[in-house]
Amino acid sequence: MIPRVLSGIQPSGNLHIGNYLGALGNWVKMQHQFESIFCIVDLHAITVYQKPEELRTSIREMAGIFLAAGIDPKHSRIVVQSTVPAHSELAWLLTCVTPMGWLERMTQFKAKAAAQESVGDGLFQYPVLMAADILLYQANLVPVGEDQMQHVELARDIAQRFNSLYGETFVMPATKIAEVGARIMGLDDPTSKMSKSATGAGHRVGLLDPPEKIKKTIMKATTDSNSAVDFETMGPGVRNLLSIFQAFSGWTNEQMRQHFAGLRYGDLKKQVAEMTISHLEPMQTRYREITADPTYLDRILQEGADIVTPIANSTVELVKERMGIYTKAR
Ligand code: AQP
Repeated sequence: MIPRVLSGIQPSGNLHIGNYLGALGNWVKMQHQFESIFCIVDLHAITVYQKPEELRTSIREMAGIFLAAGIDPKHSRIVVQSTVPAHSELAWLLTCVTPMGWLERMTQFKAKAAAQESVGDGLFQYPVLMAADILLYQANLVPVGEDQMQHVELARDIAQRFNSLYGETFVMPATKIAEVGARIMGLDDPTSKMSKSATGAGHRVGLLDPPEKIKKTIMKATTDSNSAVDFETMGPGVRNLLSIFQAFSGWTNEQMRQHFAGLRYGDLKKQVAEMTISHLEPMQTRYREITADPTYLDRILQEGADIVTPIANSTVELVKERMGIYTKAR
């Protein structure tokens, strides 16, 4: 059987190069070796308040970007999470086997909760919903950025606990992270992860940012008190710029050292900007073509939901049966 890959991105803002280098770009590269399902996880996005109009726009924008980046709809499924109700149903069933202590340990919850005035229960339950996304499709592999590894580990723990309580039910999912680009940092502050929801000016490069804006953001990136690249003493800002270049170019460590050692920061930034633009510009052109016909996106999303729903429903039926929840006599 062909192994199944499952991953997702929240439509919680504009996709940035961290999302691309840590997740989406790798999905594109690996999709044909697997049976792939890529989700736009709108139910995750609402764990922090989203303006309804912006969320609606973001979901469609994300579907367009998935396609423009190279997700092949003839082979891979693009699914909006909320269009398959089994995600929510399985999440509840799994909530009942997940100890609260496991959720209290999640670093993303702690960081996001600290930034909220009032913390919704959904934010606390977020990792259980993510476990449901993965286990619903009996996924073998989950390609994510570094920040999501703890959540995939938790999905494994939940699967293991369920299996030991109710008998072998779930496949154990493995994590896959990018060798380079698994954690792209903010350009304004290289000590914090690049994120869709950060508000700082010059924090991120959006996948749909015009070339001039990309150049401006990268040229303003925070570096350190040196003026040229020194691989032994460089700070996190320079390391981050080099990671962005390496992840886009696919260069080896040796090529990177030979090319960049001793290069002045101004020139480094110029080259990172050029490399980034050369990858994003063609994607942006494809995005404009794809979204010119809005009904095309709806067709792809409907097709995705139609194909994965029977897989999702059969997992929920199995789980309910195992747990002793009401199921019809056969
Ligand atoms: N900075 C990053 N570097 C590498 N990978 C990243 N990912 C996110 N940020 C980086 C990966 O992108 C995928 C989708 O992320 P997500 O939408 O599930 O949410 P997130 O991890 O919380 O990402 P953001 O951009 O920071 O969103 P907000 O601000 O809404 O929380 C995941 O595979 C993630 O690892």
